[in-house]
Amino acid sequence: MKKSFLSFLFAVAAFQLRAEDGHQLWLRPHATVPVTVVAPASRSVLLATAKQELQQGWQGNAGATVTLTLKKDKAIRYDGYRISPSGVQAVTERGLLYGVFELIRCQQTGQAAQAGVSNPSYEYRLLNHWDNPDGSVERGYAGQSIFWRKDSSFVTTSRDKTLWQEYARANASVGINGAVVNNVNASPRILSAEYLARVKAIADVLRPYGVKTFLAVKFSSPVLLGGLKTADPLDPAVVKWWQAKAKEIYQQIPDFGGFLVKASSEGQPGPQDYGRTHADGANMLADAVRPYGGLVMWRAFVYSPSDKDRAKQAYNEFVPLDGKFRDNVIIQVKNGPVDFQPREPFSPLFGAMKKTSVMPEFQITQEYLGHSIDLAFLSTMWEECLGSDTYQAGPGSTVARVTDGSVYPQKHTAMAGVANTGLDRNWTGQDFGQANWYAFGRLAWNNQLKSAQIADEWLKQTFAGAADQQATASAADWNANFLAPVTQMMLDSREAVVNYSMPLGLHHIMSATHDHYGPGPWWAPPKMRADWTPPYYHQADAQGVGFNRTTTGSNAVSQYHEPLASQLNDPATCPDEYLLWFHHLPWDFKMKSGNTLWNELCAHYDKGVHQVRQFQQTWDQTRPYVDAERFAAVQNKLRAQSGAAVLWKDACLLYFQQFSKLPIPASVEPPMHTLDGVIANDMVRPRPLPRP
Ligand code: BDP
Repeated sequence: MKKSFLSFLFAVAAFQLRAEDGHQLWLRPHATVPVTVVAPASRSVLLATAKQELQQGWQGNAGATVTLTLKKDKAIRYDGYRISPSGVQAVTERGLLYGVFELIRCQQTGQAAQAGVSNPSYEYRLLNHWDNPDGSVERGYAGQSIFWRKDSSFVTTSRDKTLWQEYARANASVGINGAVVNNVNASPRILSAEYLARVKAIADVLRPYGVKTFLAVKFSSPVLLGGLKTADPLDPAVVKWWQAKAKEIYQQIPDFGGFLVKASSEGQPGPQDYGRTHADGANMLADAVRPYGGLVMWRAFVYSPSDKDRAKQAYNEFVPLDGKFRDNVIIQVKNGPVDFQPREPFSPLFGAMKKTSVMPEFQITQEYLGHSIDLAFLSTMWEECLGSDTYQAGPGSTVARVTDGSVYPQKHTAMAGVANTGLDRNWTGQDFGQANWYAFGRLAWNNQLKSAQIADEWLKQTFAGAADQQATASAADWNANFLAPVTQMMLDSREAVVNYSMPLGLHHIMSATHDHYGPGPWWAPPKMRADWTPPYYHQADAQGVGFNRTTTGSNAVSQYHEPLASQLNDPATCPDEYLLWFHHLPWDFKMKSGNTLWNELCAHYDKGVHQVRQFQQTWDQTRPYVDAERFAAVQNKLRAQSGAAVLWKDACLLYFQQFSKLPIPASVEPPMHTLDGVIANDMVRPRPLPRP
């Protein structure tokens, strides 16, 4: 195997004729050898895609024959596949396509393809695009939308089609089989005839790669678009309106996936406006798409200013509705109970709804983890969540297992990720952001995969052979000097962000002025609702810091199953990572390490800064192994991240010091900013230089 990986590196070096702008993602062009593909006669575009990918990507034995077989097989679930010495067998054509991509991935990463069955953990593996019809992307940091144009003339250009095709291919290569192509804060216009025509155009391009198209819909669309007086889900005219709309969509897009709904949440309209429940709303929409096999993903991201602890509300609203949803409804739950923070405990809804399909939603776009500036490999965060034990059905009821059908008889299973794609040439702004798109797909396919493997695969496919000097680098040299240190950097990167921004369970203390980039623990404008301001979350005062969610506080801890609830409830047994999430503790609280809480907090912030500086050094040493363009781009972003980390450390320590009144330990780098200075400027967000 080593030998073939080595020759692959050399072969790819020959392809270095043009600049590496990152557009090819992990699917960079590479040298191939001829292969004969034997496949069933079919006029299906999917099968044609599978054959084409094999012919264009084969690096195995020259002249090999690979057979693609469609056959019933009890061991194969959903779009799974079986790899055998003769080729790939699957039940669906999508399965064949995924099997082909697996063969190619193995060849490119120097691994032997494992004979046997590979089944996806989830039936639906979906990207959620928070893209608006005007072309902007909510929480998008990689340019405008790939789907929508500001000056939308609704003409689909060949450039659009090429982009969508590249996008669909990238998704298929990691098993992503669906895309919600507009923002959850949905415009009603998305359901108008002119927009639906564009949705159809998108669906037609995504289909050959097995990617289904879904739409996010606004609950009040019957009023805003249809001119009805109400959007009450029990009103017959409303029911009829949605039925007609569903029919109109399916006439144009027969394999349309269904609807994603953010309702009665953050000011979005919903069934509660009419005194109805989430179940009433979701079921009405589910009935409208049911005749066509459509799905409704109903989000559980709900909270209101009146609630004393935002973290509790989703559980309180949804658990009583368990068993009341149609079987084509899935409740889409963010990984944590608050909001995609750098670290949250898992949402207690996982495992608590035993008679309802529940799916995890992760955020690939780095809203709270440094936008497309900071390098943060999020696979470790998702792995942590998926591996968390909910105990809801006994020990071992991990988030992965209570959502993938292993524990409960869910009718449908799914996993969603909020996409980080945009029109930037490299799709994701930060080149390492691509790794998060990749990792999401791989984990949705196999929720037991380890981040180290995912990083290794992604790096080999994305960077191997990407330097002129590569021709002289041996595989051992590349492994030791590029692959190993950069893998380690990726694996450490999310924890570094946690350390320099919100360690020990702190959360939601970012600046709102700069779209959640940078520190803002003080941020609380006079009339702002409390649950949108950091002081609500950190609760720092002369006595201590942290949100008391124990039985003496908001009691959110009781939403977790025993023995976890008791473990989290006691500061002596609560893991350090979640300490200030669940506890308000004195500044001199004695930590497990023996440090006081204050000193430990200082040490974490300082460590985060040093970790980023280490990443800079690591990256600087990779120069011989990386093409000049991506090397400089990443180097540049790391420089900005390093500055941001110092700013976070200084701002948070100086801010909290006002309450703790304790000195910053001598072992910690002294602040280079003043608190007044930081607050007065609200520190302009660091912007890396333009891409060279
Ligand atoms: C928050 C984002 C906001 C989204 C919301 C959501 O700041 O832009 O609309 O999540 O998930 O984190 O609906």
